[in-house]
Amino acid sequence: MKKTALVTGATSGIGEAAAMELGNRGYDLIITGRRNERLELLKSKLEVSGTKVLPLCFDVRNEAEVKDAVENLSPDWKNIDVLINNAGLASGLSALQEGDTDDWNRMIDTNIKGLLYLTRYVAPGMIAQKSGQIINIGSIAGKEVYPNGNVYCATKHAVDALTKAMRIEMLPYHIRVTQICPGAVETEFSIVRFHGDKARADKVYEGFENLVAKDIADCIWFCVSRPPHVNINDMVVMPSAQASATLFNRE
Ligand code: NDP
Ligand code: 8X3
Repeated sequence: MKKTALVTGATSGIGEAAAMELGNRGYDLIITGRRNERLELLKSKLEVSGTKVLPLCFDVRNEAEVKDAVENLSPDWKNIDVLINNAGLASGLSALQEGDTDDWNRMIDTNIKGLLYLTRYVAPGMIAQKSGQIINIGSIAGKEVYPNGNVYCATKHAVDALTKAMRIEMLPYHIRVTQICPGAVETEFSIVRFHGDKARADKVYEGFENLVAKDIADCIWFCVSRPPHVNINDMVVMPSAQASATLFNRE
């Protein structure tokens, strides 16, 4: 029987690569994000190899939109086996006392509340079917705090805590809960963090071999494809040339 995965933030980077990976592995896919044209493009790419795809365009910060999207899924799509809470972002990189509170709200609303809303509305279906898997994309920023990373790091520490909470609360229902924490992956992440300044974003990845989105999609697939009695709780994945959030071997 075919399985269904819902991937948030599938319009770019890690989410898009995860959708491609799961599609190639035979999953039906619900792909979500705010940029509808990107969702349609990904849908057509996935359909080439016969994947069944449902694009849902919504903002994870908007609880009503999340609730409406999940609760109105047709019977064909209602039974979600895997939820990948990937949508997220950093916005800005500055000391707390100089921080832009709009940036803070954006990160808190997306990375914490968005992940909570998706989980809140998808988990009851998994509980009813007494099976499922939730993969939260955390970060090395959820394991360490680095200069000027303050609020972004706090949101990813929250993902770390919420992953542990979910694992406890979903234990009786055979729902596996996993966190994957990447180091530097070149996606649109730094362009978004620096508000569209691509030259500044490019500098983040200079002089070392960064991870690419497919590396994290491979890790996601590894976690998803373990036999049902095995759960990967937490996976920290770094470029070989990165030892901590701030320490790189740049050559
Ligand atoms: P990208 O910027 O390439 O992708 C981010 C995705 O999140 C996009 O698809 C975007 O879709 C979606 N998204 C952002 N805000 C919202 C929103 N309000 N509602 C719905 N979707 C939203 O970055 P990455 O692929 O790198 O990031 C994916 C995850 O990985 C994030 O949680 C990030 O924190 C985490 N991460 C990234 C690392 C990196 O180095 N790149 C390292 C560690 C963790 P759209 O704009 O269409 O809505
Ligand atoms: C993204 C990685 O180190 O920029 O979560 O916070 S980092």
